[in-house]
Amino acid sequence: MPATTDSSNCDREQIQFSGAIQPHGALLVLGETELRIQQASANSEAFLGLPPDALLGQGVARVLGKSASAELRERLAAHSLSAGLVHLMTVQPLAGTPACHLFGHRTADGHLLLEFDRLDEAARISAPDVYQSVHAALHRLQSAETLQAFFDHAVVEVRAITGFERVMAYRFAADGSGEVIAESLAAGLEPYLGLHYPAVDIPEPARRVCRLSWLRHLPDAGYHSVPLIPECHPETGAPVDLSRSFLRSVSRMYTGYLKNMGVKATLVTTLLKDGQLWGLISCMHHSAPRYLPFETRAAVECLAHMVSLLMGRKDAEDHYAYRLKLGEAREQLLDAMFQANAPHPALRAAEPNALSALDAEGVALLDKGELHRLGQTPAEADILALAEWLARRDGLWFASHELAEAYPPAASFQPLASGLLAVRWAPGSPDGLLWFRPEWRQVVHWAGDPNKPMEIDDSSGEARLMPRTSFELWKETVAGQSRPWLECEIEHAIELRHGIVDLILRHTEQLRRINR
Ligand code: BLA
Repeated sequence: MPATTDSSNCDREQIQFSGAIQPHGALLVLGETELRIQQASANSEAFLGLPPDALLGQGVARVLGKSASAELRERLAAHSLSAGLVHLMTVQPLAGTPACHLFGHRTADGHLLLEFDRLDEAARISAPDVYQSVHAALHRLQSAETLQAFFDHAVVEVRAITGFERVMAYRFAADGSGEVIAESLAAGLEPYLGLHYPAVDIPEPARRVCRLSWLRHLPDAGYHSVPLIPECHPETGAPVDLSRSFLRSVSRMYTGYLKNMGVKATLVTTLLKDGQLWGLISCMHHSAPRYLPFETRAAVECLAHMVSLLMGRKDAEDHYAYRLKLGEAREQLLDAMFQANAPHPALRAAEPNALSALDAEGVALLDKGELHRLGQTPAEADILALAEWLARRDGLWFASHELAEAYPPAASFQPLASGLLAVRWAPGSPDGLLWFRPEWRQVVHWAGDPNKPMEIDDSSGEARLMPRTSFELWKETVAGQSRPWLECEIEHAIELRHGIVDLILRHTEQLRRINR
């Protein structure tokens, strides 16, 4: 019987210090001054013609020859290698082994890493072809009218460039879980579109690596890892940080997971929005291992950058019409308030009122201690208690689609008011506007029960966490939540508050003048 344990083990695994690489390339760790080889991957002979013991302590010229190593020095000086992997040059090792692409970067702990990736002439696409495919893909992406259409195009484009059997756009939710929001797949494969995966499937160390590099490739998930020789750096006695290495040997939790999913090769690119990890484009090959040459990887990486830049704009465009309607409704309402010299028009039955254009079912106005309500709201006493709770919080606005999580008494507001958007006029005061949204029951399709505890394999005598083995569809009905508040709705509420506060200040000023 497998025992159960806690998933935080996955969040603690130091995946960057695996001390080993995948076998489709070779790696050297060099000393800065003489470019002397301090560590070499055990497979160096296949790529560079010499085994590690013939390389350690030698200058890199032993592998590349004098003229290529002089050129390498110039390239190293010309690039900032601390920001990530740089394609330095193509090299022909002295030993007559096949030519390689040579990548370099400096690790966070200050070591210079060179990675050799064999030039595959047969699979190579030309620079004009790379340009053409990225250019055509961008053109089609730009013409997409909604964010959904944009991702539907993006996965088709990435699949056309990579030839992977399954390409998915995966979007993270605030709790770290994620959903497959678009998918392009080969005939006969079972779709994952719409499935949700728990946060633990992509633990924090993997997310950190995703933020550090745009693209990661695992050409053969069933590979045997190749250790670095010696395993630890001779000067520091510690393994070097391989976070940005493209050959890094990955965690066995991940390869085990892929095996359970029937995946033989992967390519994963990062999607960032405003510098934050927003999602991934995840490519899987099921029938056989699949290696992508540098030129194709570069095309995909370029596309991932573009998708990251464009998706923010598409997202804003998606809500453009709604944003305009909210703006117009706000202007009319503020006009009505200025004429009345009070915020009460917000609650009148006729439009414009505080519900005009906004997707909410009820609103309450608390002004100078008096409460007014419109539409579906909780009872008066409940709203007053809620407003007192808000007044004790920092910040003049509050938005939640799951109010009872933050404010447990709201459990009794279900299903009338599961979500709240609120603004207050001033710190410490409960006066302000509160909008309510009813419960929105949805069925979430999980790929495997996210609440099922993880398994540990104690067959080896030592307890080890096992990757998830069950991907059976598990349906969860999410209750007690409303539709989430959009950024443009929160902005609308904040703008309306500004207008009302202006009005109150003007009114106070008028009273002061009259009383003088
Ligand atoms: C890594 N898991 C990952 C990565 C992805 C996923 C995308 C990053 C891979 C990369 O950057 O190359 C998971 N891929 C998915 C999911 C989808 C997908 C969910 O396409 C959905 C369609 N994995 C587990 C469990 C653990 C775990 C239970 O399922 C831990 C207990 C661990 N996943 C795990 C680890 C890594 C990982 C440790 C990092 C691997 C590495 O880079 O060393």
